[in-house]
Amino acid sequence: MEAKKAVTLIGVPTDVGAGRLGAAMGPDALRVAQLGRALGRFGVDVQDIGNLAGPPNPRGPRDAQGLRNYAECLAWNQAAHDAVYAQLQAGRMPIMLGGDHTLATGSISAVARHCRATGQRLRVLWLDAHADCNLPEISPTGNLHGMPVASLCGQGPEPLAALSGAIPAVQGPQICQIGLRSVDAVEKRIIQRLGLEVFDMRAIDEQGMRAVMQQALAGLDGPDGEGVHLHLSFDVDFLDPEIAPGTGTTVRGGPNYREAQLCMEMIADSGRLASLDIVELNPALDIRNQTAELVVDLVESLFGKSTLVRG
Ligand code: 5AB
Ligand code: MN
Ligand code: MN
Ligand code: MN
Repeated sequence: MEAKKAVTLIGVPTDVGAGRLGAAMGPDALRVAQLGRALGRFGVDVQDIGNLAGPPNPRGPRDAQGLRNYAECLAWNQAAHDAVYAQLQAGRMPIMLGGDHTLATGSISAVARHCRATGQRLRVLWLDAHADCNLPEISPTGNLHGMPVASLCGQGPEPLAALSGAIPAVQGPQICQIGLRSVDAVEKRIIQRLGLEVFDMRAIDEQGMRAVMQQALAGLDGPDGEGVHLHLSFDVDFLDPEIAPGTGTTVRGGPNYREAQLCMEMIADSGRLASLDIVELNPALDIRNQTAELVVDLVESLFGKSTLVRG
């Protein structure tokens, strides 16, 4: 019999990297929507270790480097890194419940550290309306949730870029971004410079979600995919705001319910998912927790809810 999949929910209740308050309530909204119980129904051993602690949100102005709440962001990322790494070392799959997307620097740095130690190859899928590869000097807002991809690729403030113990934590081509539709002008050049693989909404419109996901997951399900650690960083604003209003930086024209389901189902079918971030859920902007419930529904698909038994 296949060993029971063991997952650990790690709440990281902060919004220090975002422009609006409220993402700090994300972990509890996911608990209210019964994320843990939903996973338990798929034969997963679920442990919820509660919320990590960290500094409050000072709502500071941009500092001399051009960043808001930098020290607090660093502290939360270090905490996220340490908690995610401990779960990976214990052989459990970490699910980080954000919190704003800054935290992906911490979680993915831990995953990169783990892959270096175990000789696995890391592939990152980044579902988002935004590219998140801003730099302090060119960011229009100074909000660090717009910069984690840059940090992971070795750009921006060094203490964040160095969290995995090596700079860069990840090479640009290891990251595949899906669903982009709001990219700042300078970010477009950074995407090219870093060599990120990008399927924007136009690619989804033109080719369809199926063809996009086939390319994003190419080679993962066969023997070539052995030894690949697949990390999913799921920014809730990836989804169309009509179905997911509970997030701080909505952009219209995102994937609809069925496209999002298909995306998750195909990731499930790859069989390689080994760690997950759920970020940018903002219950203060949600309607009766519907966005949290939708996220739980999609995470069920990630764990194989909709996959028929074949053969
Ligand atoms: B999110 C913007 N590009 O840098 C910036 O939600 C938005 O984690 C960033 O994707 C959105 O502030 C960050 C204008
Ligand atoms: Mn994001
Ligand atoms: Mn986003
Ligand atoms: Mn956002």
